[in-house]
Amino acid sequence: MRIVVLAGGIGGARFLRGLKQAAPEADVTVIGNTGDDIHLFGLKVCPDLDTVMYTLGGGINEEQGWGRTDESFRVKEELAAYGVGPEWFGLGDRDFATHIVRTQMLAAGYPLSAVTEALCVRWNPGVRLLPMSDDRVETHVAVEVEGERKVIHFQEYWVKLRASVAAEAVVPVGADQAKPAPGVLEAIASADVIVFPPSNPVVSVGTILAVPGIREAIAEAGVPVVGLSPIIGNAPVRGMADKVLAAVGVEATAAAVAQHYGSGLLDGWLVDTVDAGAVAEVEGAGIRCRAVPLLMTDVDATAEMARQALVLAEEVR
Ligand code: GDP
Ligand code: FO1
Ligand code: CA
Repeated sequence: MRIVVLAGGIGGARFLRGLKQAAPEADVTVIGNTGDDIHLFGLKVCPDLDTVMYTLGGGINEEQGWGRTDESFRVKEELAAYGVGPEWFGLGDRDFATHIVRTQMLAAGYPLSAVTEALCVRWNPGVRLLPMSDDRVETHVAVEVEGERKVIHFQEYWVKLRASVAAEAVVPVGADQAKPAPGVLEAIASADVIVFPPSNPVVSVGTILAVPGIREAIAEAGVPVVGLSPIIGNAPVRGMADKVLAAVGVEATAAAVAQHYGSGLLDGWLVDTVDAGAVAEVEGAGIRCRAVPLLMTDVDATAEMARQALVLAEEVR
């Protein structure tokens, strides 16, 4: 079975670990969000691609969910001693090596998709990891801070400001001009199932869908498209999905997120058991819906979520 998953960082990566356990024989292609990418100290950092790569490759800091295990921050300290920031973004020493290799290969002319494939030779994630695009896309957020309206990088909104102010707009800068990376449309067209994991519906899955051609290819694939809610009990399990959903006029509820994707795209939707009351509303919107436990407390629980998603896919096929 060929499964395509549209993934952000932590939510996507943890789901993928469960999916691999649930369907060890499946051929899994991951289309990764690159809208979180940021250039720092002359290096290109791809947080969501790296989170998937490290999580599936056994190199992730498990507690944090991002960055490397057994990390140190000597380089960051030395940079700070020179007065070179930003200090609010925690790039660790081991992680730096990834960004150096990536930036060196990009400078040599390799596209991000080829660079990602090369990095994955080391990490052996057990999935095919494709960036959504080789073109530069950067999510920016319009905010008002101390009376000043400005547009800032998504990482500044989340990591520096901790989403402490309202997001007035979220813009995937460059997405409208971006092309899907090589292999992305082909993977979608030849998929047996397409899965939206419990990733951020705006700044992860939404950004991937903003690359012209990807949404259309999914809608036309003619295979089940099933998703799992990242919202449980009217709140994100972690992160700032509520803030960025508000920016696009969507309530932070499992039912509202399903309807935001819409029945034109989504055939099936899993909500957590605490949101069982939302099932009727989602089904009323033309999307098959089931309530099952959706907390990724460990790999076994996550594998069960993935199994339920695949069962739902067969129901809507
Ligand atoms: P990010 O790039 O690191 O923010 O990761 P993703 O976009 O892939 O996923 C973020 C989303 O994962 C957030 O909106 C969380 O609510 C959701 N999430 C995290 N842990 C869980 C969980 O255990 N269960 C569910 N259903 N969602 C989760
Ligand atoms: N998230 C943080 O909350 N603080 C950090 O300092 C931070 C550094 C960082 C470095 C590399 C990387 O791959 C990810 C990093 N993240 C950090 C996580 C990441 O930027 C965000 O959680 C996601 O992109 C949010 O969607
Ligand atoms: Ca992310």
